[in-house]
Amino acid sequence: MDKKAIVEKRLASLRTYLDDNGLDGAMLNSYENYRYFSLFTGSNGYLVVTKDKVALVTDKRYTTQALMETVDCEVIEHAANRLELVADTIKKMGIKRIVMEEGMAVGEYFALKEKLADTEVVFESEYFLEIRMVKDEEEIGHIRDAIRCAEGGFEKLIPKLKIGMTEKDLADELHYLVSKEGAEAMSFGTIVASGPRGAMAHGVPTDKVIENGDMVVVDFGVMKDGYCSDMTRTLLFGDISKEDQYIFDLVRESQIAAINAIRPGVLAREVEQAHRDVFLKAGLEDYALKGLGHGIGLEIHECPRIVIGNETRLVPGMVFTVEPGLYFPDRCGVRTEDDVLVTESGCENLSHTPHEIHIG
Ligand SMILES: [Mn+2]
Repeated sequence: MDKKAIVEKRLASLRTYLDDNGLDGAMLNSYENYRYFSLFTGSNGYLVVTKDKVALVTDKRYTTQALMETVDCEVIEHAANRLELVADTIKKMGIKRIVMEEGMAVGEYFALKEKLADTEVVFESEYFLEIRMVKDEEEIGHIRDAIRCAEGGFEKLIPKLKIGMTEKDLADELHYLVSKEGAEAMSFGTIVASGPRGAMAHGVPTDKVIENGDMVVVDFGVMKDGYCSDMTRTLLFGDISKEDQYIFDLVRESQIAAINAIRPGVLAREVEQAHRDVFLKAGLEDYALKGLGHGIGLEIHECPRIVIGNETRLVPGMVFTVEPGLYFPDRCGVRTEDDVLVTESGCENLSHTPHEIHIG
């Protein structure tokens, strides 16, 4: 798809939303949302959309870039008082009833409101989450690329690992290798948690030395073309005890059960339940978290959330993580995580790294 077709399709959805809600304009100022609707990748932007026009207010650092990246969009450069220019733009475009993002800064809202006395402002969050929840081909391509960078770097990391290195050594090496594979940035702070530290589901890498017998949770993601990947492998260093291997195998069994449950029409909570049933049967459910996964896209955590009670029905084009784990305080933790795409007939596991990897 070319840029114009991508943007037109997304804007058509937004304009339908405006019509359905009696609105004649939208102002988007979160990075993910203005990027989604305009393809502009700069860090400062206010995108104003009406039924037949699009304008982007940004600063001089980004004018050239904005003109290159956007399609059929007026680029307006602001100087000192950006909010005044945003308000003027909204007024000039004749907007009487506008939707803004619920998450916008309170200070910005009050400054704008003061200048927009005759404009009614309503707030929205759900719609923006929902439209980005189902990915188009373009987005799925970017996510595949992000996963490729992450897995390429991870594969090269494995031969470099040894007992005696620190968690931080491992993380540093991983960051270098994924960057060499083409990653733009990490999509969140990498987690490396070895041995007993693995019980902390989100342990940051420390100077702790990885010892013989440690299970090491490595959870990381990269960004490519603005899109995030997310993966976890629990690496098995040296001689793993029978008990630890049992836990490791059970987590993987839970992941397989969940992935087998993924297809259009199934509820998010049913996928979560499929993973939980494996832990319930083993009597270890208390050691699991209350969720299984989350959507990925421009943000590392998006909808759908694969959690208890979520009635969202799966449809083709959703991409989310499947990351079961068991966490035993002061003893160990295991998590494994793949990124899965819902397809017409079921699902495609976008992750290809083997799950069981022994080091040393
Ligand atoms: Mn994740």
